[in-house]
Amino acid sequence: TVPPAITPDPEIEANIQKWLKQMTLDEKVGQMCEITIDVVTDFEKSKNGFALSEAMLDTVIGKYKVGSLLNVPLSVAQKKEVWAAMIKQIQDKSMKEIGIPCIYGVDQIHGTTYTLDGTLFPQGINMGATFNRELVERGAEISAYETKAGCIPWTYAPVVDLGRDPRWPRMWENYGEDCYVNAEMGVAAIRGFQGDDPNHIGENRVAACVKHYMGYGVPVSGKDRTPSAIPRSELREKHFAPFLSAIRAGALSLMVNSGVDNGMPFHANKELLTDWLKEDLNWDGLIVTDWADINNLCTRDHIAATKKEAVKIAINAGIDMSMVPYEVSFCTYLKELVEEGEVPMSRIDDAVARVLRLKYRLGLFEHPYWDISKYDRFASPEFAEEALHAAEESEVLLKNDDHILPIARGKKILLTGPNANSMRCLNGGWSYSWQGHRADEYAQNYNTIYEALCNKYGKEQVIYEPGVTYAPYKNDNWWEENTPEIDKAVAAANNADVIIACIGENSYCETPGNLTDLTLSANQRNLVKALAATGKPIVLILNQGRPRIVNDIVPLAKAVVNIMLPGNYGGDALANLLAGDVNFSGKMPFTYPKLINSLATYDYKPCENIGQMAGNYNYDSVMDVQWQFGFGLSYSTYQYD
Ligand code: 3DO
Repeated sequence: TVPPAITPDPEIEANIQKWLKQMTLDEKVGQMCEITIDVVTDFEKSKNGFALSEAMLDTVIGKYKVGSLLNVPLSVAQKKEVWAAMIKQIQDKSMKEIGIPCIYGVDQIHGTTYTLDGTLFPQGINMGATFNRELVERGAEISAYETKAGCIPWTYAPVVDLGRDPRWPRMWENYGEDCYVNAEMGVAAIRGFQGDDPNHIGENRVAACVKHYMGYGVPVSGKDRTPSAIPRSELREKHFAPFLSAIRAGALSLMVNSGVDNGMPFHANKELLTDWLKEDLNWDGLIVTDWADINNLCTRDHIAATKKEAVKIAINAGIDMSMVPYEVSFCTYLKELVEEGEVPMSRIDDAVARVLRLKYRLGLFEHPYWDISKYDRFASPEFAEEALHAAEESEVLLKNDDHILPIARGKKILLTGPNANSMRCLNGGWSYSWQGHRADEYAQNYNTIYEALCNKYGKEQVIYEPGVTYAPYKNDNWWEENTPEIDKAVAAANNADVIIACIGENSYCETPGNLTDLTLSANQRNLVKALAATGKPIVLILNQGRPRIVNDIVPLAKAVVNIMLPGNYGGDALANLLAGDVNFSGKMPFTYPKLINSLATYDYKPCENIGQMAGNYNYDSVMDVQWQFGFGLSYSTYQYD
């Protein structure tokens, strides 16, 4: 056996053994169950501020002894005081009914997604573009502190899936296409979230949950949560690498990929869950499912005839906690399976030990909740400064013909494009909500690109005429645009020295972000073409979660900056960079395709057919790309590779 990935603490282990001896089977299966906060929310009372239902807490915690809760993707960010009050209520109930604290998990993805007024950093893809481990560590440390300021101990981050299919709607959540970059950044994030001692997570740190194990970023169809066909050598060599590093760095928990690879759902794969993680690495951390993924083994993947059989398959494969998240029937099925001899008691004890170990390591037994008034650095100017700096290092200069950039003060600027005046576009998904659609309401204290340029150059120097705008949010219509007003932008161009066109995507996340065509919208490309006809120099700003095809408009622009999703300070960062007050240093964390049939990663040949990408492998690095992995210019005469 290899030495343990985390050296166990003897006192914690002794406590776990005591619990295992005294707990009933009901209590044990309850610890393995995670329910969404929706189930225990009193929606009537919540109209006047967030409120939990005592009756549902009685059922979920009192009767079923559920050991974990999580927020629901459809909820919105809450003030830290609201979080703290809610968690106190849950913990009081849990300590009274079970004597074991509940563990609450939240997707704090690029900073405090779900805690209002906290610091939002650039998304993962931007942090990858910095190639700067210290920045990633510091960002995670700040996110941990601000998460703890709401009494929340567990975050579902970092995301170290390899973003290797540009069509995939979660390209922007991880650190790019490369396994080494994801491994290094993942380790830095774990250090930032957890601190130095995984057995004793201090009061300013949280438990990390590295996700999604693994190969999530190469669906054959390019769509979210659809099957992949990854060769085994590729899975082990590339997709496993960041998880291996994360576990060696002391990651306390891991979330499993929802997908099916070569016909086998990850949630049912004993070899990958138990052998590779727990046995080979001697890792004593917790494996949690993704949303409803045990049920999916039956209802979506059809490898189980019933939901009960799905529970048997997943728990025997090595799952320790099920993100159920709505049906407590998981507890009933699991109890029956143990009584019927279908799931061994040793498996239950192993899983429960891992849940309890995480709770001990977090200190939740001594402090199920805490006084949040001591978190006085929450949303401090010091944290804002770090987020601004990260945004500056993450925006990538891809073209700068005739040194059109930097733009001198005194120049008249036409600012155009649907992304020019939107906090929603700067942040992307997982920003105040799952789809990020309310950022313009919640992030009013931060600057859009328009506001930042006005601050930098003077309001009178910036003419704002969007030309194209996104339709207001309703369900999954993130891509819809209003009737374009390109003529207005063209007319305004005549009064400008330079045109800055902010184009790209509106916010989205997961399945609603699926695409049928990676090409940038015709409206936006037409806007750029019409503006080019004025003869005024164009600076293209690409503000998007994945590389939309722009090959027909790149030649029309003098300069191109790929800002991706730089967060709440991304507009200020861009203004600093465009003005030359700060130098560019970001580099491409993924390969930017030129044509639909050139989709490829840096170590793959382009494929002929968009649908064949995941299966088309070899190691020639010849391809027809718009911008290569690692590419990025600066204002310096000497360019570093
Ligand atoms: C995401 C990950 C996330 C989970 C809980 O849909 O909100 O939901 O951590 O893939 C899933």
